Parts: sequence; structure tokens; C-alpha cells
Amino acid sequence: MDCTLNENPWRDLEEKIRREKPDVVGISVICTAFIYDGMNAAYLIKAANPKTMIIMGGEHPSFMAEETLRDCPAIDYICVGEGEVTLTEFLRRVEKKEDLSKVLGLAYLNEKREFVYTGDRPFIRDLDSLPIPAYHLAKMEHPFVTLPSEGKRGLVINFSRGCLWDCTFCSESAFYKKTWRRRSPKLIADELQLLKEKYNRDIFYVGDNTFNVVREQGIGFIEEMLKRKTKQHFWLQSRADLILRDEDLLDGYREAGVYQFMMGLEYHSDAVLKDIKKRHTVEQAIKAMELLKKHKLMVMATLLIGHWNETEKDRNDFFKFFGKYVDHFGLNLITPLPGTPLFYQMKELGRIKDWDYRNYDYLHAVMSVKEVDDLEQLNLIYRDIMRRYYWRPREMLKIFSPNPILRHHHRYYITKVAFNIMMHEIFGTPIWVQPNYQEYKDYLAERGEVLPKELMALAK
Ligand code: B12
Ligand code: SF4
Repeated sequence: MDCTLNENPWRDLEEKIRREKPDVVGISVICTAFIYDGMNAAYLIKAANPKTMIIMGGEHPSFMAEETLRDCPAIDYICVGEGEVTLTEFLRRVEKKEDLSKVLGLAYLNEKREFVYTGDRPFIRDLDSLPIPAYHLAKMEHPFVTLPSEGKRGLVINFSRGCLWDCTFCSESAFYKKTWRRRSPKLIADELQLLKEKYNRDIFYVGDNTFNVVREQGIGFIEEMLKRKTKQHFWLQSRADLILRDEDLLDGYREAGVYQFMMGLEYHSDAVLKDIKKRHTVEQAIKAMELLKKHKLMVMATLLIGHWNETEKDRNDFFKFFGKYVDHFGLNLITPLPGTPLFYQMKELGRIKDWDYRNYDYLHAVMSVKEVDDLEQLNLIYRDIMRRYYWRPREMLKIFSPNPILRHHHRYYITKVAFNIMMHEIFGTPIWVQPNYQEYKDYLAERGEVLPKELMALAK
């Protein structure tokens, strides 16, 4: 059940649990910012059917297993790390009423409420051993299961796990312990062909942290896509140094349907890049952007502001620097995601000012910088950069760009996002929330006293 698609997510979840009385429910928490929704779901499930066993998985609960279990007594188990094998073993043992302490990768509190971790589960060695995701079980025709893209149905997909680098803020590298595994290009192409033929999907954001860690992955992908002629389009993620390494493949990528590379370029100063262990230089970043342009590929950069020594001048230079090169960007406030080296460093230095995980979404400041102590002030600075960037004539003109993807992106941003920011500033409405999102406490208020009072009091 993907509650993010339900018109009444909490009500539908509660009704389903009451109706089906499942033995086990697994809850997936993909972002730190969603941890309280995951916990609230656990409370609701336990209230609806106290016998249901609850297991939670995802990066945040994996890194913060003990904290999560202590904070939310409704959660029985946490799957630490990759879920496929752990969950299968877990369910087999639950079915046979066997000892769960033998399942690697499980965390729980025992009868004495002591924290137990059964030990690391090794990563799945061969990702090709996993089947194609069960798309037939997902609501593929739901309007939210898409990407903003001109006239075409999009989808987010994933073909590799992890990354070999160790940027200090990166939860992926920490989760996969600096390892990288990939699916073979043939299986990638099989999946894409299925998505085309059965689900009419033509455009994809490939969520792999770093698509082309090895050249062979790019070469194989290009060959397969040229052979299949599915005329699909891709937005891939990579690093500046890998784009430079693979310059000779860039035309091939374009011919295979790639329209854009997204790179985590982060900042315009080598000192900051060094500090966050980006392991490439500003010069490499510029060259990579120029190369992509030369080969008629769009440049999307993800950028990070909010570094400790950052000054107003830095932010202005940053804005001018990236405004010159990128087609569009994802602007983020550097966030100490639990589990990352940055989290432990910042905690130690006492720079984390906001412990409400709802705000750990890269869009809210949770750490101050040397010059600006007030987090709300930093949030305003963030929004101001977004506004200044998109209101420039150069960006406004992209609304009429002959490139349909860029045109659509800018129309989307300048109308929808700018409008949302304005509504937020005038009326305080949330900026990035789906129309069907409901806060759990609002659901409980609407629901009344039917749920046990203790559980209502625990709502996050
Ligand atoms: C696809 C994706 C998106 C998509 C779709 C999101 C969605 N709602 O489905 C889009 C582009 C919309 C998106 C947006 C955002 N995303 Co995003 N996204 C991803 C991405 C690339 C892939 C996620 C995925 O499907 N992974 C594949 C699955 C198989 O991996 P997994 O979720 O980790 O699950 C495994 C284990 O964790 C475990 N597991 C997970 N759940 C469960 C449950 C049980 C019961 C069990 C047993 C095991 C288990 O088993 C799984 C298989 O091994 C990840 C990065 C990544 N490579 O994972 C970022 C990532 C999840 N996103 C992230 C962020 C921050 C966001 C945004 C907040 C960014 C923003 N500022 O707007 C928004 C949130 C929007 C939203 N409302 O969801 C961060 C989260 C970091 C964190 N710790 O908080 C990630 C990790 C990227 C990163 N490092 O920055 N995202
Ligand atoms: S290169 Fe990207 S995915 Fe790899 S560690 Fe750095 S931020 Fe994470």
C-alpha cells in the first residue's frame, strides 16, 4: 500500500488494517524527514490491530535503530540495511514461529527493553539476482506516479546501489558503506522495454547515485538502448570527474536517449569542496559543465549552501557562478542527515540547532552558520536565492525554450514553485506538500476518541 497515493491516507490505512488484520506490516521510511509519519503509521496500525507485528526499514531507521525503537514502542523490529533477504528470512521465521535473533540485520528491544542488534547482513552480491520490480502491484496509472515532463509519462527508476566516494553529507555512501553494485545493462534494457510496452513510460529520472562509476556500465547501456530503439529519454546522475573521464561516450549517451546529467557540484570554492570531501575541483566542475553543453546535453547541478564559514559575499558569488552555467539546479541547505560523517561532526561541535527531523529535508536550515545564527534567517536566504535565480530574464526566457524539457521545467518552477513560495510567505502554507497529505494529528482530531488515549498522546 503506497499511502502517498491515497486521498485519505490515514483513514484508508486504518480501514485496511481493521479489515485484513495482517500478521506483519512492513513500513518503509525513505527520508529522515518522514520518520514521524512512519512512527505514526506504526501507532495507528497497533491501535487498529494490536497483534500485528511491525517491522520498519530504510536509511534513517537503519542508522538510528535504537533511538527509533525507544522513541516509538509500536515498532517491533527494524531491518538494518538492505531489505530483500532480511525480510524474506524474517517472514519465514515468523511463519514457523522460529527464533528471530538468528536473522542478520534485525534490531529490536528484548523483554528487558535492552537494545539487540543481530549483526550486519552482507550486501546482496549480485543485483542481477533480484527480479524486475513488481510494477504490476503498483498503481502505475496514478497521476502522482510520474515526473513533470512535457506530454510524456515519466518514472523514477533505480539500477545500481551505493557509491565509491565518501562526501561527508551523503547518506547513500554511508548506508552502502562506500560500495557500489550495478545491474547489467541487458537487465536494465529489459526493464525499460517492459516499462515502455506495458506502462507507456518514455522518460526517466534514473535515481542511481552515480550511474557511470565504471565506463563499462555506460558503454553497455548505450549499446543496449541503441539496439532496442525504444526512443526513451533519461536523466542520469554522475560526478564531474567521471563526465571528464567519459567524454568520448557523451555523444553515445545522447543518441541513446540521455538528455541531461545531474551532478552534485555543490559549491564554487575548492576549500568547501575539500571540506565536504567532494574529491573534485571547481575547475573540473566547470570543464564538465562545458563538455556536457558541447555535446548538447543539459546540465543540472545539485548545490549546497549553508556551510559554516559561508559569507553573504560567498552566496552572491555562488549564485553568479552557477547562474552562468547550469540549465537548472536543485538548491539544498546542507543537512546533517543521521548516519553521515557530517552528522557526527556537527553534533560534536554543537552546531545542530534543530532536532525536529521533519526539517531534515535539505529545504530547511537545521544548523546555523558562523555569520547567521538564526535558522529562520537562513531559510529566508535560501528562498531568496531561489526567487532571484528564477526571476532573472535569462531564466524567464527559458519558458519559451525550443527544448521541451527545459521549457516545461521552467514553466513548472516559475509558476507552481514560485506560487507556492508566495503562498507560504503570505499564509504560512507548506511549500512542498502533496494535496493529499494530512498530518496525523489532524486525522486523530477528525477521528475523535475512538483510538486509545495513550496512543493519541504518542502521536508525533
Ligand atoms: C527515487 C527518489 C526520489 C523520488 C521519489 C521519492 C518517493 N517518494 O518515492 C523523488 C525524486 C520524488 C524524490 C524526492 C525526494 N527525495 Co529522494 N530519493 C530517491 C532515490 C534516488 C531512490 C529511492 C529508492 O527508491 N531507492 C531504492 C530502494 C530499493 O532503496 P531504499 O529505499 O533504501 O530501500 C532499501 C532499504 O532501505 C530497505 N528498506 C526500505 N524500506 C524498507 C521497509 C522494510 C519493511 C524493510 C524490511 C526494508 C526496507 O530495503 C530496501 C531494499 O534493499 C534515493 C537515493 C537512493 N539511491 O536510494 C533518494 C533519497 C531517498 N531522497 C532523499 C531526499 C532527501 C528527498 C527529498 C526530501 C528531496 C527534497 N528536498 O525535495 C524529496 C522528498 C519527496 C517525497 N515526498 O518523497 C534522500 C533521503 C536522505 C535522508 N536520509 O533523509 C535520498 C536517500 C537521497 C540522498 N542521499 O540525498 N526522491
Ligand atoms: S559522489 Fe554523490 S553519491 Fe557519491 S558519496 Fe558523494 S554525494 Fe554521495
